[in-house]
Amino acid sequence: GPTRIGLAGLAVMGQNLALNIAEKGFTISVYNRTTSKVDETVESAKKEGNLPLYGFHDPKSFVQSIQKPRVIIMLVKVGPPVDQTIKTLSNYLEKGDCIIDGGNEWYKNTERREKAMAKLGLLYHGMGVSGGEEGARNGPSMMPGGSFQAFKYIEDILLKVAAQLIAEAYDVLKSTGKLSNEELHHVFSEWNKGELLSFLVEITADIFGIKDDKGEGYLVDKVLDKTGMKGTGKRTVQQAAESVAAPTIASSLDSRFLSGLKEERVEAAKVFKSSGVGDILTEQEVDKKKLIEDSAEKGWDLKLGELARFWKGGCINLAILLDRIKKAYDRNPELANLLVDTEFSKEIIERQHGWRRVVCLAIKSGISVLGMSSSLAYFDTYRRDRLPANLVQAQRDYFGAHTYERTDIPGSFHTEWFKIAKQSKI
Ligand code: 2AM
Repeated sequence: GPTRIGLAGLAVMGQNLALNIAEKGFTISVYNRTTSKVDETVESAKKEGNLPLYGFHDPKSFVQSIQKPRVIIMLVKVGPPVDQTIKTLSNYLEKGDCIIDGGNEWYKNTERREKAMAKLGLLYHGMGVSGGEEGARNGPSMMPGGSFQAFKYIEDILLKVAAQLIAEAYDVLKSTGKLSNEELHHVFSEWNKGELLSFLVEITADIFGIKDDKGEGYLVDKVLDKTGMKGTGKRTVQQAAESVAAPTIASSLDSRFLSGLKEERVEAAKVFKSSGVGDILTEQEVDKKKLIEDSAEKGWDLKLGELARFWKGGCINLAILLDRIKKAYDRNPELANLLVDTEFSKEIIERQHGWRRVVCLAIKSGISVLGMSSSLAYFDTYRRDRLPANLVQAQRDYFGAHTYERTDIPGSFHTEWFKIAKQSKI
């Protein structure tokens, strides 16, 4: 049958990456202008234990050997060789096929090629492969280049996080708004109209409309509230933990862990219910009818309406979101954080009130909204020029002489806090 992926350009890096991919069990087709390198690679694959690697001497049979939509990693010398290789391959590529440039090409060239390929209905991504020959063989670091490509790469993760946040919105609407599945179906369908064309909102609306074919009521209510995990979320959080704060992703992972503790939660709910803490702490006054009617209109003033408005702006619409992210980085490639982009910041300023009200409502009602509240905490931390970390630094210097920096004088300082405190007490 067809192979899973192709790789064109078999210098040492290309050979190593191809062997690495084959070793992981993915069938791979390989091609190189100079055919002796194809044979060399095939020979190595044989020696390493019959890895599923297949060599081709001509570009046509190479391309045709790959499963559609085809993905071909290209590792040739930067500059004109890349254009020549694209030209050779695209003769045989079909709509939806994708070339990933694994060379460290200048991003402007990558963008130019991406545009040219798009006209042919082909996809093109830049992805720097670093770690050298050794890295290529044993574990390269792959960095999708250019702003948009990078975000394309995390689309999968964003999708999961967005799904988790929609689930929080569902919980608030269902538990405090007491919306039935019919009403939820209606509300999500309305959200999906007009400006909001999110795949996730659409499928969510569909879900609320589906009856249980094995019993009474709706299927969604019979689905076990225990989410699966495949590891991408975990790896992302681990990666993030190296250097950046990613509370929304982390909290979506936390939500998954907690949802996995179904049996423990069932027992915990008994403990708290028997001591008077019900599922919902305070009953909120919510006019359901108005909520649903208003969902199609603008100008909500219900608390819950804020939730809809917050989401309605396309925050969960990945296609639009990714496009807007790309635009933000086009405006300023050095942008430190999306929050400070002119467009994003404007929107956050407008929406933060609704966001806060929804989180408050959820907290008052005892509904956990890990994702929404931790994202809000992130924003509230990031937007402050001074945080109480000064106290932490002082404490660390006090008990461990870890030293501290000052706001007004450069250098690192240490104070004998204990001595001074003791003296002043005397
Ligand atoms: P080659 O083995 O046929 O020279 C690094 O030089 C890689 O880029 C090699 O796989 C090399 O193929 C390829 N390369 C260099 N120039 C090229 C070109 N003009 N067309 C196709 N591949 C090229």
